[in-house]
Formats: sequence, structure tokens, C-alpha cells
Amino acid sequence: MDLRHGKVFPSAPLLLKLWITLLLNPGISGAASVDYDGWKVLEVYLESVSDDVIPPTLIKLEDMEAEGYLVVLSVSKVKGISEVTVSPEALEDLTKMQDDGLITFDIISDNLGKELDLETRQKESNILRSPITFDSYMSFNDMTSYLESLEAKHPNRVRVEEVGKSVEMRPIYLVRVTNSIGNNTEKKVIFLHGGIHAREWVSPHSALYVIQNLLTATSFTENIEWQIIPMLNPDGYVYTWESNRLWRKNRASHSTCPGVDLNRNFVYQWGGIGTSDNPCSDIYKGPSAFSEPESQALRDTMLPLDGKVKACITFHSFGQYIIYPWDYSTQVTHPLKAPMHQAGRVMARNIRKQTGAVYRVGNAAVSYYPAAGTSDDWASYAVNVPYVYTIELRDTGSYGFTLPAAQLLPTVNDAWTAVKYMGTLVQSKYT
Ligand code: 0X9
Ligand code: ZN
Repeated sequence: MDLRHGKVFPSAPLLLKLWITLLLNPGISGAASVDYDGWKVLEVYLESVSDDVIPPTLIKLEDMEAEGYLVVLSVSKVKGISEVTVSPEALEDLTKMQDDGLITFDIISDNLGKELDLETRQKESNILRSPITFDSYMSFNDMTSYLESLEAKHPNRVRVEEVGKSVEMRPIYLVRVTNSIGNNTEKKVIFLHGGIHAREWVSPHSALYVIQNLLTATSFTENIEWQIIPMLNPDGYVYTWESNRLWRKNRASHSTCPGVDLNRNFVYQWGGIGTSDNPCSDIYKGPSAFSEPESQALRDTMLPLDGKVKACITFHSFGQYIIYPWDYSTQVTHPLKAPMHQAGRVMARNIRKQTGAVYRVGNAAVSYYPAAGTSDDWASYAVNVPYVYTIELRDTGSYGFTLPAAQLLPTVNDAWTAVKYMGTLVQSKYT
């Protein structure tokens, strides 16, 4: 039982049920496949508390998640709810808890499995189209083939380098795009990374869409070198295709519960608020800062660029937020809050004009929730990047992580619209 918040939860009979749930669904934390047929999606109401306090119900939900009891899909401070998905067996217990006044929830989707079946049918066929079209989700192998084809097609503008290998030895690629490769010593860098969280499929797709768009014109690559790691967590991504669609972490095996949340594994403020030392938790920080080869790959690529990187954007989903550091505390204001907020608002305005989607802008800890050891706080602190953002892409919760493929193109367009503004801002301010 996780006692890190000084609470013992759930109660003994629930624990018994929990182990039955775990036996029935070993893939939640282990290696077998998870079938979400019959799983419901709930909106659980969170207490309204002050900024730097985690609502007690959210602590309960995170503890239950670490026990394999449910999966937390999202937390919205603004709406005061957390979306979770539960097996039919676990729902019985949650209903009992609701009856006992311990929790309040509404059921918002009756069968997550049905939505996932639809998604499976929408996955791309094995034929790789070039240019890639974003009308369906790409497998890791298709993404890799696409990236490996780029240098031959654009020899003067692209370099694709392996900057590390994942726990399961898959390549982590860095794509560098500029106007003339080789002539780049003085160029400012815009750094993008995607795919930290395995189940957030729109994230690596956004990075690929940006690469494709940068290559169709030369204006955004004038005087700038773009450095992009589209897929930082390839093992997790493959796992979401093959075994558990809602997997978030990498696939490290530090204990019987696999995986480290890579977005809690960076050294700056490592282990602070919004992290867990329980390996079974979805927000497990890892045994030490930078314990994971995937976070090391980002560190080793970005650190030598200290002072050169003028903007860094990391793509996540979902919720439609453009948020900036600090992530780790609601109490500490970033010295560059004003320019980051202002540019964030322009990105949101441009997205609204371009695609109609509404993105909220604000400080990550205050307008979203505090989380320590994240890649964006680290980029801001350790690489001195003046404009740092996490963009939580579509949607606002109707489908969440399992966004239908029909919404992929509009979503990656949101990302591209935001990124384009960063390109023009960096060009006008720093080159
Ligand atoms: O929790 C995270 O790592 C990110 N959200 S997600 O739902 N995609 O997992 C947010 C990280 C940004 N920082 C803060 N929320 N403080
Ligand atoms: Zn994420």
C-alpha cells in the first residue's frame, strides 16, 4: 500500500477486489495485453483546494492507479474533475464508494473498448505514403521508415541522427532541418520533442507534421536550425500499439512494475510535487534523475546547445493548453513569465483563427497542475531557453488519448500553427 500521503486506501475488502482486478487485467502493470472492452470512463469530482494542495480525491485516485485499480486519463483543475477509466469489476467498488459518500462521479463513456476497436480499424495500412498524409495513425516502424527516407530526399536540408537508444534498444532519432546543412555554426536553434508519453499519439505525429511542413518551404528555416526528436519513448509507443493502449511511461524494469514517467525523470527539482516514488505509479520519477536512456538522450542532445536554443516546445495531449514553466511550483514565478505568456497568447490566437480550436494559456503549475522533474522545466533551467512550452493538444476530453484519426490532421495543424509563430518570433528577435 502506498503510504506516501499518509493515507491507507482503499479499505481491506476493496484490496481483495483489487487483486482480483489485477489478476483479470495483468497487463495494467505487466506484459500481457489489456482488453478495455466494457471499461467505462468516469468523471470524478475533485475538491476545490488552494493552488499548492493536491485534492485528496486525486491522491486517492493516484494511489488506486498505482495499485492497478484504474487508469487516470486526465486531471482538470479548471473543471475540477479527473477522468478515469475502470474495469466493470472496479466500477462496482467505486459505485459502493459513491454510495458511502467517499467519492462523486458521472459515467461519461460506456465502453472504452468500442472506441479502441474503431481506432484499430483506423490504423494505417502498411503501405508508407510519401508525403505522409495524417489521415490515420502511423506505427513506429512507419515513422522510422519516413525519418530514414528524409536525408536522401533533402540532402542539403536534413540530417537524421541517432542520439540514443531506448531501454529495448530502439533508435531515438534527432532530425535537424535548416536551409543549408553544414553552414550552421551561428544559427539559433528551435528544439521540439514529442512522444515522451506513449499513449499521446498526436504528439509524435505533430513533430512529423512540423518536419514535413518545414521541408515544403524555406522561409521558416532561414537563419534557424530546427532540431526535432519526434519520438522520445519508442518502447512505450510500440507497447500502446501491441499491448496496452493507455500505457504512459517507458518500459524500464526497475521493479516488478515496469516503466518510469520520463516527464518526471529530469534532474531539475527531481522528486518534488506531482511525482511518485512508487514504481507502479504512472508518475513514477525513476530510481534517480536521468536514470533512463530516453531522458539521457534529450539531455545529451540539448546540453551542448546551451545558449543557442531560443525556443523549446514539447508536445503532449490532451486538454488544449499552452503552458510554460515553472511546472514544479505554484509559488515561484518564472523571470520570463511575461514574454512567454504573451507569445503563448499569440500562438493560441493564431490556432483559433486557423483551425477554430480554443487553447488556454498559462503557467503550468497554476493553470494545469504542479509536476516536478519535467523536460520543459529542465530545458528552461539547464539549457537557458527563453521560450519554453508544453502544448497539450486536442481534445478537451471527449475522446482524450484515443482521439479518432479524423481529428489527427486538425490537431497536428494546431501544433504547426503554434510552431510557425515561434519560428517567426525567433527569426525577428534573435537572428
Ligand atoms: O503531467 C505531465 O507530464 C504533462 N501532462 S500529461 O497529461 N500530458 O501527462 C504536463 C507537464 C507540464 N507541466 C505541468 N503540468 N506542471
Ligand atoms: Zn503527456
